[in-house]
Amino acid sequence: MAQSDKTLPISAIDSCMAILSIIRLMNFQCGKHALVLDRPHIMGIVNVTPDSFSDGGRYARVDLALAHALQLIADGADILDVGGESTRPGAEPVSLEEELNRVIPLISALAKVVNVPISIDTYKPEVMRQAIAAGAAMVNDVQALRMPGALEVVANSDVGVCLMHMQGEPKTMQIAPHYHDVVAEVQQFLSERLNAVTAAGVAMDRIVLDPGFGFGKSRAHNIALLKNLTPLTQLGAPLLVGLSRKSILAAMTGDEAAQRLPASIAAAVISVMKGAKILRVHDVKATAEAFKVWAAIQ
Ligand code: 8Y4
Repeated sequence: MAQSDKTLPISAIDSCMAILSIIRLMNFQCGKHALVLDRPHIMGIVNVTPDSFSDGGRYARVDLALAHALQLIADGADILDVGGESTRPGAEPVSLEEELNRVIPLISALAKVVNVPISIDTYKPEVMRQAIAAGAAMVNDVQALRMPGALEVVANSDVGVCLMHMQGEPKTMQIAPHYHDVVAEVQQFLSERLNAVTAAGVAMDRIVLDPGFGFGKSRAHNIALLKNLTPLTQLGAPLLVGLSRKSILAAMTGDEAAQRLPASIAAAVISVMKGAKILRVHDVKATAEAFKVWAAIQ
């Protein structure tokens, strides 16, 4: 066989390079952790809010949350997302002091015993700073580092970050959400934040993007985003999706009182099929089982 027969045509080399660049970008660095996003990853939700772990005082609350977090890891969580302030529609903000009291003791305790990255769900720079000092390896910010000082905290660390889209603020965001083209506007916002955060010195492989389901979006907006998730995966950073138990699922099933697990599983699998790499969920075990079915056909 002549040498020229073994030479790949330019178009094949281009295709290989394109595939390689995709594989290279599917690495997510958060602190000392390097997540290889060649399979869907599960971010398990650990809420430390009074409504999730009522009474019993601070120590009881940390103990309960710790036990819950360890169960999520046993169930297959790849990341733990610790949050101390509810960002549900209509929720009131909590004070900095109260948020720190809720999350820092738990992160300190968790960091000593788990080897998955711990994410801090906050938009407050001081909470980010103290959480990172306590062992958090990732910041999950529903404000995409727009609060003054937040970008600097992340840039001056080695943690990973999730930049999420939100229109308005939690207290009022669901009152009259409006877009001309929700997919284009979310894409534009995420692209701008990606540029701002990389310009501040955060490497591309430390960033994941999130369309922010339910955050200042109507039923039609959420459906349009889920249907058109794939274009958002082309911005150059992996996509994280949170649809677990959200009321937008009830809007889709038409049954507000229904159990939301079946709809949450469907939403998670659809998201993965459309290119999402990390799913933020409450029901880790059930989601992990569903992903095994998807993995079997890859
Ligand atoms: C039941 C329980 C029903 C919780 C609804 C909810 C996202 C997020 C939230 C998300 C990222 C929530 C902090 C809303 N959602 N972070 N956080 N993406 N990155 N509501 O979609 O879970 S809180």
